[in-house]
Order: sequence, then C-alpha cells, then structure tokens
Amino acid sequence: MSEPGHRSGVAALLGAPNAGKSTLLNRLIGEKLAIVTPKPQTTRSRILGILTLPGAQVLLLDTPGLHAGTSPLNVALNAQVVEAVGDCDVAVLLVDLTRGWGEGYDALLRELEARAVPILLVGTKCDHAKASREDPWPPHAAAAAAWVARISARTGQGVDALLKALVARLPEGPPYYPDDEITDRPLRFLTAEIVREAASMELQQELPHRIAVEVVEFDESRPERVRIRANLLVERDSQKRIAVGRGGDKIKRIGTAARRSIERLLGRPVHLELWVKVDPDWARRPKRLKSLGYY
Ligand SMILES: Nc1nc2c(ncn2[C@@H]2O[C@H](COP(=O)(O)OP(=O)(O)OP(=O)(O)O)[C@@H](O)[C@H]2O)c(=O)[nH]1
Ligand SMILES: [Mg+2]
Repeated sequence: MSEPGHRSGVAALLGAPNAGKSTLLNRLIGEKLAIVTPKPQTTRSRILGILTLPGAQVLLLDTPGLHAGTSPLNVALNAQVVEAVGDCDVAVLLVDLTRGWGEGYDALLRELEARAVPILLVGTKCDHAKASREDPWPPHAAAAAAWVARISARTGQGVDALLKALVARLPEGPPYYPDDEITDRPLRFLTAEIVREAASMELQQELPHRIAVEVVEFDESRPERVRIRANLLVERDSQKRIAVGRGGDKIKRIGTAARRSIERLLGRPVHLELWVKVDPDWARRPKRLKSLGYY
C-alpha cells in the first residue's frame, strides 16, 4: 500500500526528431541517461527514466522522434512512438522553438486527444538565439493542451514548473520502482549507447551515415576492471575506412571518449575494446534491429 495521495505514472516525451526530448530527460533525471547529438534520429528506442520525488514517482519515457520514412529502421522508430502514446498517463509534446510545428504533430495530437491523455505543450530551446518569440503551434493545439510553456532543457529555465505541472496530472498510485533506480535499461544497453554517441560526435563531419553499436562482451567478474568488447557497425567498406581512420586514430579517439563516459556511469575502471565491422543489413533486417535493442 502506498501512502494516500501518492502519484505515479508514465509521462511520454514526444515530438519531432531533434526537438530536445533526450536533453529534457537527462535534465529531469539529473543524470546522463539518454544520448544527445546535434543530429536528428539520435534516440532509437524507448528509454525509461525513473524520477522518485517526495510523494510521486514519474516514469519518463524518452522516445525516438516521429518522422516520415518507410525504411525498416524508420518504421521501428515510429512504432515505438505509437506504443508510447498508448502507454502514457501524461504526454509532454515538445516543439522546437527554432523549427516550429512540423509534420507529424497534428497526427500525434489527434491520437493523444482520442485517448484523452492530458497534453503539456512545451516549446523547447527558449535560450536559443533563433528561438521564435511567437507561439510555434497552431491555436487548436494550444486549445487541446492542459498546460502550455516554453522551456530550455539546456539552462533549466521552466523545467521545474514543467515538472510540477506534470506531477499534478499523474494518477494516484504507488511507486513502481525502488527509489534508487533511475532507469529500466540494463548497463549493457547504456554502454552501447555511449559508444554510439562518441562515434556520432567524432564522425559527424566525415560519416553522416547511420551507425549502430553492439556490445558483445560485458564482463564485471574481475575486481580491477570491467571488460567490455563492442562492435561499431557500418554499412560499407568505405565507411569502415573512415571510422577506423588513419593508423586507427579515429577509432582510438572514439574508444577513449566512450571509455571515460562509461567509467563515469559505472564508477569503475573500464577496459574497452572497440572494433569496426561492416554489416550491410543492420538497418534493414527487423531481427537485427531487435537484437540491437532498437525495437
Ligand atoms: N540551445 C539549446 N539546445 C538544445 C536544448 N535542448 C536540446 N538542445 C540541442 O538540440 C539537439 C538535439 O537534442 P536531443 O535531446 O538529442 O533531441 P531529441 O529530441 O532527443 O532528438 P532525437 O533523439 O533525434 O529524436 C542537441 O544538439 C541538443 O544539445 C535547449 O534547451 N537549448
Ligand atoms: Mg533523443
């Protein structure tokens, strides 16, 4: 039995690719759970962030950005958005103030309204020089929303007010997770994501293609170091050459950056072995997408 008046439930972070969903998740949880890059389509699977407060437990569901596109990867990403819409108690609909109301928002809005989910309509990146001063959403969206605000997940502006508005709209219920847990995702998955972020950041100029990461060994049995072996998957030989770099300098830099982040996450020294592998079909085969954790 939970104390009377305790609230808990799922708040889905929804919106276009690059709207700032993962940055907001990290800001709310106070830890870097979800990876963030300047490129759209960074998040590939739902990540649950658990925020335990006095009197409430908020289950924050970060989702991939909703977008057009019919490749198996796109379909897998959109399916997760639809699922999140179906699973949530409250929806936080994020609209990038530097970009405005894009394609997909009206459909999302209709779906949320049909399910009678309370909608918090949030303009993001209000700190940005290019953030519009006008409301980026059409009047019907503001009318459908239970609450409207502008925030910056980068500076924190407006985030406390958002959290308050969110908690107020959660149903009453017990905490579902222990209060020291911050995610439902295993360390192995978070590790793969950190490597993917390091690789995306290091390669974003030369290799604008999609990459994936699989952790093939995660050995915590030795006291001195956690041993991790991971593959960086690219689709072609030419991409592999770029990712490895001259004399291996790229992959070395990716490995060093990733290892430092993983050590911060685990609080222990890590030995990270990273290999670049060509896997032409990773983004095309649903089974493969599943094994990579993107389904
Ligand atoms: N100036 C500014 N930039 C932000 C803010 N929030 C996010 N960004 C930047 O916007 C970019 C995208 O942020 P993400 O948090 O990855 O966006 P997302 O919605 O999770 O993107 P996908 O996972 O691709 O759907 C990154 O370069 C962030 O640093 C903000 O409040 N202010
Ligand atoms: Mg994201």
